[in-house]
Amino acid sequence: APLTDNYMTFDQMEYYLAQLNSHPRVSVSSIGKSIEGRDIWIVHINRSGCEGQEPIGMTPRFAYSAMKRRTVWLEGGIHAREWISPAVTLQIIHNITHDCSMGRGLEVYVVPMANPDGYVHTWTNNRLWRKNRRNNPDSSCDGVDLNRNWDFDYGVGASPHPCGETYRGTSAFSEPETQALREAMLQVNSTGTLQMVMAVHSYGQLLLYPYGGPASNPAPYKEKMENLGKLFVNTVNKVHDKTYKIMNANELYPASGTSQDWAKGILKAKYAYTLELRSKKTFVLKPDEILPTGQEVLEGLKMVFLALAREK
Ligand code: 0X9
Ligand code: ZN
Repeated sequence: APLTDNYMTFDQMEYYLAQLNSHPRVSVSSIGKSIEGRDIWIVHINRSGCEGQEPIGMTPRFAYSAMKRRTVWLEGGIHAREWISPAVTLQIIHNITHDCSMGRGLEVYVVPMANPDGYVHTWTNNRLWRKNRRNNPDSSCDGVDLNRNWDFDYGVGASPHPCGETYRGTSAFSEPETQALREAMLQVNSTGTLQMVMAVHSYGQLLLYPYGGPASNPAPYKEKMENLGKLFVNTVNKVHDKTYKIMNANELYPASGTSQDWAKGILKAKYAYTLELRSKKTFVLKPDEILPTGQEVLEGLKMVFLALAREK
């Protein structure tokens, strides 16, 4: 399939999403524009189209119509060079759309490409670009780290210097990309509390739970996040024998102003994760790893979605 043969350019992603929008269970819309004027797309996959398609033998208690409304948010591509993130996130979108047993009972919102300007820059100029494409005033260095620009523990554990790879920006939510994500998350959260938020990154083969700030208290539902995370990594590990590990984000290294911590600390999402995909040593992953990486993550997510849909 073209989705897994190779990495897509931003134009190819937009073309794919435009096609997908004609599917009855899917709606694709723009939540705002990047600094250079590109759209940031959100995909909403609706559970209602799956009603009446419950797997045979599903007890009435778990019929879609009887389920509480639960919402899952997935973020991809916030760091430009982490190409496997949008590639896998698009596979997840594809799978949930075409398979009613995946994500049943859940409303799923996905932003597969949160940093389109940075992504285009990695195709045209610098494969290892991380940040957005902000032209920082009074500096010869461009870019703000969109995963240090959120208003939770903003400032500490991030660079104050425009040349830093983790430059936090001039203030929290100074960037149009993080503003658009924030507004969309608030909007989605107002229609039914977000049960799980997952930010998809690379690399490291890790599943991180909050908080990630330098001196953070244990997050609410820490044990539950750990247990659900174990279910995820154990499932993932079995598919292609890759080792993913679960840990507290702060244990990896302290970082603050991340979307994950904001989702947990401000939106009060019950589960919030940062998923670091393959590999264990580089951002530059060969195209033949797109499919297997997607496969292992989808198996893990299937288990997690089932557990979420069954929670009281
Ligand atoms: O540093 C980041 O933003 C994430 N890692 S990446 O290599 N993809 O850039 C990790 C954020 C998770 N939070 C903490 N480690 N505190
Ligand atoms: Zn990242």
